[in-house]
Amino acid sequence: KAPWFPQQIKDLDRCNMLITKFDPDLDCDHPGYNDLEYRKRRAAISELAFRYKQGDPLPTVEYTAEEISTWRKVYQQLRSIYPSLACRQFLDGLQQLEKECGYGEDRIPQLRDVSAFLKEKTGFQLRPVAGLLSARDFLASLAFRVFQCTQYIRHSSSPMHSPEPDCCHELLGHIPMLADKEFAQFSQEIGLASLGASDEEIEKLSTLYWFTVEFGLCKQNGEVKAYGAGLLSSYGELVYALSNEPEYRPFNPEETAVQPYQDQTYQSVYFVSESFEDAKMKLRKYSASIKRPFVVRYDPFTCNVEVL
Ligand code: H2B
Ligand code: FE
Repeated sequence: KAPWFPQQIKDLDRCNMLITKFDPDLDCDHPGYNDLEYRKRRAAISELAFRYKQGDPLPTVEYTAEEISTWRKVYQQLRSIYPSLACRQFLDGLQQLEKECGYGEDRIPQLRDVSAFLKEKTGFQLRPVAGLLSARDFLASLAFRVFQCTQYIRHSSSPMHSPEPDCCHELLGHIPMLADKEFAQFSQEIGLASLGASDEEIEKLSTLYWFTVEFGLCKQNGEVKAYGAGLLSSYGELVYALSNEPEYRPFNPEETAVQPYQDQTYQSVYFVSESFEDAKMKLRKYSASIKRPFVVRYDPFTCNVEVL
C-alpha cells in the first residue's frame, strides 16, 4: 500500500517531520552549540514555524544588528561573484528581487514579502519551517508549489558556512531560481513524482534533487554556469565547482539518481544540464518510469492533487 501523501495544500500542515541532523542543540560540532543566546534565538524562531498553519500570514522576524551583519557579509561576498558564475535565470531573478522586493545587503528580506513576489512570478509560495525536513515531506510540498523555508540565520562565528539550511541559503540560493517559470515547473514535477512513492524512490528523487536544485550546473552560451542553491549560497563551493578541479557529467536522471553523495564537504562530481527545458523533459521521462499503482495529476484551478 502506498504511503499517505497530501492531496490539498492544507494537508501540508501534516508534512512536518524534522530530521535531527546538524541541530545546534544536539550536535556539538555545530557553530552555535556553545552559544546559549543563539540557541534560545533559534528556539524562538522555530516556535513560529511550529505554530504556523496553511493560510496564516507568514511570521515576520525582527532581526538583530548581529544577524544583519552576518547577512551583509554573506551578501557582499556572494554578490560580487554572481555575475561571472551564476546562470542567467538566477541573475534575472536576483535583479528583480533587488528592485521589487527589498533585497540588498542592509536588511534580511521577510518571507512574507518574498512569498508575495514569487506568487506573482511563478505561483510558488513559502511556508516557514523549523529546520531540515524529511525528504518525503520536503518534496511533497514542492508538488503544490510550496517551498519550505527556514527563517533563522547561521551563527555569526561562521558567516561563510552553515551545516544546515538557513535564510541565507534559502533567500540567496533558492528564491531567485524559483522566480523562473521553467525552473519552477521542474521543481514542482520532482514534487509530484514523489507523492506516494516508495522509500527507495524517495531516496532516488532526493538524490536527483541534490544534484540539480542544490548542486546543478547548466550550459549557457557555450559556458558552464551554476544554478544549484547549495552552490549559489556558498562562496567556496561556487568557485570550486566552476574551476577545472571537479568532474563534470551530463545530467541523466537514471544515472544521477543513483550517484552517491555526501553533505560534509564539496561534491566530487557535478551534473551539467543542457537547459532547464531539457532537464524537465528528461525528468518527466524518468518520473513516468516510476512504478506507482495510481497516477497523480495537479489541478491548477483547485490547487489539489487528483489521484487517478
Ligand atoms: N529541509 C529543509 N528545511 N530545506 C531543504 O532544503 C531540504 C530539507 N532539502 N529536507 C531536502 C531535505 C533535500 O535535501 C532532499 C529532498 O532530501
Ligand atoms: Fe536547499
